[in-house]
Amino acid sequence: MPLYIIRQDITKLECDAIVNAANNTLLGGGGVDGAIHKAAGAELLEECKRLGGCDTGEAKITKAYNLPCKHVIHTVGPIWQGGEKGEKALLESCYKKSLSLAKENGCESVAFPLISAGVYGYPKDKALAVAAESISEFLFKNEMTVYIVVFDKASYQISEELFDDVQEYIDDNYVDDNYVDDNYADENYVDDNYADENGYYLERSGEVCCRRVPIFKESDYDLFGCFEEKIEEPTEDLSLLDMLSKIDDNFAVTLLKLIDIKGMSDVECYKKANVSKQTWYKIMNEKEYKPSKNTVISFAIALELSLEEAKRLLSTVGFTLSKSSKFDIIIEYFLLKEEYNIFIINETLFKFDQVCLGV
Ligand code: AR6
Repeated sequence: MPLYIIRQDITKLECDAIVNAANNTLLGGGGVDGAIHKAAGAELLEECKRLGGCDTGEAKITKAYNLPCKHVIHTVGPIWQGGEKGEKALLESCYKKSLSLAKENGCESVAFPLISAGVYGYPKDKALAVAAESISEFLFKNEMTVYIVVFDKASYQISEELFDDVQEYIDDNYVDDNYVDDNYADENYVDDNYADENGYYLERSGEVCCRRVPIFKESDYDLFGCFEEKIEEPTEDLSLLDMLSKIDDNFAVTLLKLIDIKGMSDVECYKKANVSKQTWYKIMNEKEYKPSKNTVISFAIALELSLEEAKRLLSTVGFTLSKSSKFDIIIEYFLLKEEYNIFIINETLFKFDQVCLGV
């Protein structure tokens, strides 16, 4: 089952277990630890007193008392000391140990705060990457629903570089529905922007002709919306595209064919897509079931399809990628960049206030 990233107060979640970012004494503190103890009541502290503390990177479980969840798993993250003191391994261990404790205790759903990313100073983008990697590794082998709970948006940071890249791509590609022309309808649009005898035209920015680009074709632009020489498609891509354009099968059959071509197993594919087992069964067993666009994109990412291939897959269910949807543009950005890590994509979608993929 999948990994969700949600913005919430963890003490309000009704899942089987929530994880506490505790300290070695397990006797409470500030941050999420303070919030959990406050919401659970004094009995939690009494039980914690009997646990004899906890080493960094380890985890211990208690009841949840007044909290809406069933258990609290207390783990102690590393204090950030610059990254050279084994912090990453210790933080990974927090996630691994907490998840195995959850499994041993029959938990089907677990929520984590960003361990160490508050008082303990672990850089938030790095802490998030460790969380997503450790949890997804566990989810490849185990069935569980896991939430990464992000308290406030400010604490949720994809790397600045990625954010800027995506923002720039959106700015360059986003087309307001009110625009008449898909690409060039603004007040600077003038007729002499049309093609010259070589099929090139001058694109204007304000009153200055700034660059010479060939006639617009979406596929001619690179990640940043700049013109890129068209390169011959590799043969295997062509055959996959060919296959996708010829097939008349429903989505389930197409999907199974693609999974075979990519040499994946079904489980590997739906897990990589962050799609739940239930959704997978519906796709495979309910003839009339039409997957959502979000689900189709998730599979396109899991199958590591190119932009063109992803568009073809979407079209088998009647969907397309639109220039007037930020969500679609972000997806297009990642497909072009061939970045298929669904958790990085989801972190980015989340940062841009868009729904996440999968689930
Ligand atoms: N729900 C979800 N996330 C929260 C909540 C909440 N209610 N409150 C805070 N966070 P921190 P650490 C986020 O400092 O860095 C304590 O004193 C917060 O924004 O709670 O592991 C312990 O006793 C941040 O992203 O934990 C230890 O001494 C994340 O939870 C020490 O702090 C973790 O921040 C542990 O420090």
